[in-house]
Amino acid sequence: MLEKISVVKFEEKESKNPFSFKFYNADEVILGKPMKDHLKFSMSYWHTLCGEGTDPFGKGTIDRTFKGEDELSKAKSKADVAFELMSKLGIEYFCFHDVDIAPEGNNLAELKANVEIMTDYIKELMNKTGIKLLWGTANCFSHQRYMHGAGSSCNADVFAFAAAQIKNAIDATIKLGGTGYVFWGGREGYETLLNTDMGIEQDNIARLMHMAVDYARAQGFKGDFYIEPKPKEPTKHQYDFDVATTLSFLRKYGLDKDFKMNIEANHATLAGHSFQHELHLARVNGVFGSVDANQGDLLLGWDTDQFPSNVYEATMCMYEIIQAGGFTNGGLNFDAKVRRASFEYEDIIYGYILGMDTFALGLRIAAKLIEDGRIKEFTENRYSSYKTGIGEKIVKGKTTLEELEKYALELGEVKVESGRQEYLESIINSIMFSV
Ligand code: XUL
Ligand code: CO
Repeated sequence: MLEKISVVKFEEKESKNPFSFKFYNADEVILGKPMKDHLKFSMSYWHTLCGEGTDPFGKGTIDRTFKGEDELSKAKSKADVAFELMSKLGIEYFCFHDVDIAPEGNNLAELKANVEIMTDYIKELMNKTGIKLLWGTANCFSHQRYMHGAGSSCNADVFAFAAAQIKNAIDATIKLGGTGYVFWGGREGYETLLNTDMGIEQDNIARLMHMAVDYARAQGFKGDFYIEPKPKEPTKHQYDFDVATTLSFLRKYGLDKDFKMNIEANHATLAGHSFQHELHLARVNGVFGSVDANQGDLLLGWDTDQFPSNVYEATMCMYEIIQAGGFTNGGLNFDAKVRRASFEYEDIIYGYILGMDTFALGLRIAAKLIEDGRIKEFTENRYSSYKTGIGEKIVKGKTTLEELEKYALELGEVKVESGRQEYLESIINSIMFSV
């Protein structure tokens, strides 16, 4: 399938070779670290190896069948292709759902056995290539039993089923040395409040998460748990709406010590926020964890999961990530798929080259913004009145309404400064177009 394509290398931006990076130079040091360690690129197993291009109006256009006599040997060929792709692209991490890597079989016991066999197989490929697992997760949303949700299901047997799948996916993640475990809401939400008790549904999701944390920690898992917020789709209202909503859920249920956020660009825009807004909010609340990199179409109201091409967005994302201290257990997972009409194998390579080069540019420009320092300095100065005098007393909790009233009465006219938005935006443009 990939015979035609050799290893994709960095060739400078003037290169016309379609199978080369123009901006991503893995070992080039930026702000004291190789680009690959800033970016920690990861491949999503589901979109890349399982996505067939189906949509509500038509069947698949993309051939994702793999050689093999039975389901398990096909899953092994699929894993071979996955690792060949990552090796050719120089991607050092991957992410998976249980059913992406292993056949579902006819029942839970068969799924468990298949995951066991496939993780043995994948472990060998990991040892051979040095590729690592970023995070694992369980698909508790595709099977029809999850039509009412998983942890939020009205049916306790379904809850138990989800718990079993999560336990096995945690075991698989630990076995493969993953540094994260993701809960994306799937169908944790509702279609109508006429049949829904949000109280019990959210309490139960939290119960499931506590059990997952207790189990994983008892098995020695030291990595992060993540919630991946999304406001809608597949349900009309997803409980993990956005970072703010999810944060208050984590705090209410005492899960905030173990969980961080896995922030997806297209989910942010569906929630009516910018990608940067979600990253920034997570950062200032100490829950920034990992990123699902992709891009939506702002004219559409659903999750298009496109490979990112918007350099401005990628720049502001990397600006936030650098300020968050960079990735620790997390990374930049391309939760992105090629378009339905991009049905050839080489389109996957083009998709990843586009995404990796877009974020490489974002990193290069964000580093320049930081080295330039004008934006940071401006923002810090904007709050300088809180460093001394009455401002310092406010910040340190050493004043009262009475004292502030007395102070304000003596002030007379207050002098306020300009926000200088246009000036700041022009700095970004001048730096962005001089790299
Ligand atoms: C769905 C989505 C998922 C999660 C993992 O929108 O983003 O693929 O990333 O379950
Ligand atoms: Co995602």
